[in-house]
Amino acid sequence: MKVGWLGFWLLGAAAVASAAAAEEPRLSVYNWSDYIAPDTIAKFEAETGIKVSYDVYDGNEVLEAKLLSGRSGYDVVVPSASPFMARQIAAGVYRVLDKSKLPGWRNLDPFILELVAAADPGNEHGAPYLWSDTGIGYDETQVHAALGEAAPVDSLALIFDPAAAEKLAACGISLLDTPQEVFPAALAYLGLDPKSRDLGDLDKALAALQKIRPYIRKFHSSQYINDLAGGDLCVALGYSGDVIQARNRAREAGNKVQIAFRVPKEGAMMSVDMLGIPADAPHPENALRFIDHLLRPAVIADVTNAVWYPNPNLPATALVKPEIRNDPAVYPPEEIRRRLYVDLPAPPAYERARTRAWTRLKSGR
Ligand code: N2P
Repeated sequence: MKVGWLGFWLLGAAAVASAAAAEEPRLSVYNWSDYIAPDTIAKFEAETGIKVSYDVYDGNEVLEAKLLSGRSGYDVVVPSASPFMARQIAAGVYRVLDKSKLPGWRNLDPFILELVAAADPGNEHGAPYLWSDTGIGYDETQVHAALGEAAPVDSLALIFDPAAAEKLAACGISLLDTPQEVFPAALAYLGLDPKSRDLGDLDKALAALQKIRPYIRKFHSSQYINDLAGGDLCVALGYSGDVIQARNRAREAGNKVQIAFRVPKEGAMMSVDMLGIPADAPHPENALRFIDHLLRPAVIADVTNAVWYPNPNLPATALVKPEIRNDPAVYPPEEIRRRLYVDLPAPPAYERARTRAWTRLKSGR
């Protein structure tokens, strides 16, 4: 076959275009700990031939520090929509998602998409992955032994009432290691707006936290799973699915520890965690393939079945095990959902004041 100069030019241009599209078969994922099924990555690798390196974190602040310093090297990350992804989008951290490469997008619950559009206008940068609420995990036997049958297990008083906290100190209380969760919970306990940006309210929340500070054994955002399951803590302010994983681990271990999760009557923070692609991701095409893989009902149902966090994928619900789908601690019923609130970005001056208050609290000054 004779190929003229135009033919050579076309062949050359096509070769350049396909080289750009065909990335090296690698992908770097940075996700929350205990937030994926044990075989999700292996199945994606087997199906696509893409080799995945997979790292974990247990707090939005850790992820944010890496993203804002640039060149994290990650292709897919999982920030909470609000306030974290919202302000990261404003800082130019993410690529716009090419929805033509995400046929599974149609499976997403329009209600959740609308909710996260407050953080990501037009749903341009993030695909909702799983969601959580923040509540109280507790060891039923130890809590009732310390406080009697009237223990306020459905209330933030279990943690924030100094008299209760003092009695629970010996069996161990832990709080999440983030001001973004702990201050709103303290505000809610005091009957104030958990989303208050008033510096006077912040002072009151700090004072309430300082009263219980001597009784807090740990500030940690993932260790409480094993600690609760092993009987080494009796109360934790923690994420819903993590506490339920603790409950399940204790049951599997057969160690008689009985863990329960409650959404406190004063309200609880709800977070939707988002799949996003950093602007400088080395493998953005592979990232889209991975995100679309997670948008498949069978794949995300397996994730929920493993980690007990609800997903926003409507056709996946039928594939979630009935004992999970019908567990009110995982998929809260309407009367509990009404108690959930979503955090919003705060003015920088408030963030700075809260960070200072947090440092004072933790250092015990
Ligand atoms: C996973 C915690 C994820 C919930 N360990 C945070 N929204």
